[in-house]
Amino acid sequence: MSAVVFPFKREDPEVLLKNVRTAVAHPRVRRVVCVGAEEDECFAAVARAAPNIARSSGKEVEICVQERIGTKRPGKGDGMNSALRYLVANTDHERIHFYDADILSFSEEWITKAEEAADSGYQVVRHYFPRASTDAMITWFITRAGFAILFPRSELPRIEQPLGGELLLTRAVAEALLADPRVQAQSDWGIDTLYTFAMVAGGFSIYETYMGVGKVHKLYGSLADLRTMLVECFEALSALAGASVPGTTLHHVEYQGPVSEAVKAKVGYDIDGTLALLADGWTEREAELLDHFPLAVREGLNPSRRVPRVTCMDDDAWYDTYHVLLREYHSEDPAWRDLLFRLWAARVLAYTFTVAVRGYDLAMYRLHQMVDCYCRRAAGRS
Ligand code: GDX
Ligand code: MG
Repeated sequence: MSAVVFPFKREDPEVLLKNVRTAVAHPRVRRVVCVGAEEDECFAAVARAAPNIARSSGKEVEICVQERIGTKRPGKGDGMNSALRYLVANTDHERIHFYDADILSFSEEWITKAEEAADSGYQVVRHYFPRASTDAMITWFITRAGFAILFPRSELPRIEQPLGGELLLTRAVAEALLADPRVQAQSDWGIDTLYTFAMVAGGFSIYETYMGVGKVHKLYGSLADLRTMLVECFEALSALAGASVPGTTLHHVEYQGPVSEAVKAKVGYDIDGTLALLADGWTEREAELLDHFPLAVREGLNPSRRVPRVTCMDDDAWYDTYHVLLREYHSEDPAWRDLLFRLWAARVLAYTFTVAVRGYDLAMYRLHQMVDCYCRRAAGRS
């Protein structure tokens, strides 16, 4: 029997409670654990409702505040690691599922599909789903690109949604994550990167299930809303440089189904709001740091330009830019964080204007080609 965990922070309690009820109703689930960032209003509402849900279902429904475990900003990482610690130390569940608390399209199918893949022997099951071609911009340009550059011969760049919060892990995987100090330190948004890394580095078998229904959840506005996540995901990834990863991983990806017109037509972020961010508020220090980067990037983004040029940030320029970031970036220097954000925003805009405009199917093909090309180039260097 399995446990289901929902990490949450300031969510709509109605959405979370509906997801809790869906999880407890599943025949494979014996326990649901909601791990809150703090005792917010959502926490109070779920704490009030939990005893009734437990009584009527005959299952365990628990709610707790996350422990302070890691060394980074206290965030989702502490939430996920707190749940693992608790479940491994106090229960005998062989399988642990994680789902984001804000999923509106959550159903018993998510649990069933993960259980079926685990029944066939896989140690990790990760859900992936269709996303707009301009969504997942951290995943594509930071995480998959970074995994390709740092670990080109491993399966890491080939994990469809390496930042996805919807996954199942078996007890052996949970124990390995708890025993890895790098994973335990990662209390912030970098946790998804670290879990994915540790699963591949630990040699666990991975199955990716395709959820055609998609993940309908809270949406973002301009890319600025993603700034903290971007910085934390990049820093988590760059800290892994030089780590060793085995070349062979049993990894199966379910073939994806037809993608709905709604997903194909969606624009993933506010383009105007993001464009404005490129020109605003350069500091002298940030302008100085720009000197590290390739000429076309320097000239395009030069702070004296009233209208920045972004199309210079093509696949090749981003590859070179990423190498400079891996080499020079200092996490303690706020100017580096600002510049990282600006460079990434330029990359996302360049891709939007030169690739995504040409249609969903071509855009997705080009993103996959970019990752393959980075793997080939990086493998050629090592
Ligand atoms: N316990 C706890 N503590 N939960 C948190 C915290 C925290 O500090 N911060 C966020 N959460 C919960 C949140 O309530 C939700 O259930 C989940 O974590 C994800 O947060 P959300 O704000 O919905 O993030 P978003 O953008 O949907 O990101 C998710 O998908 C990204 C991706 O797939 O690209 C999330 O799983 C990310 O980690 C992932 O990078
Ligand atoms: Mg969300």
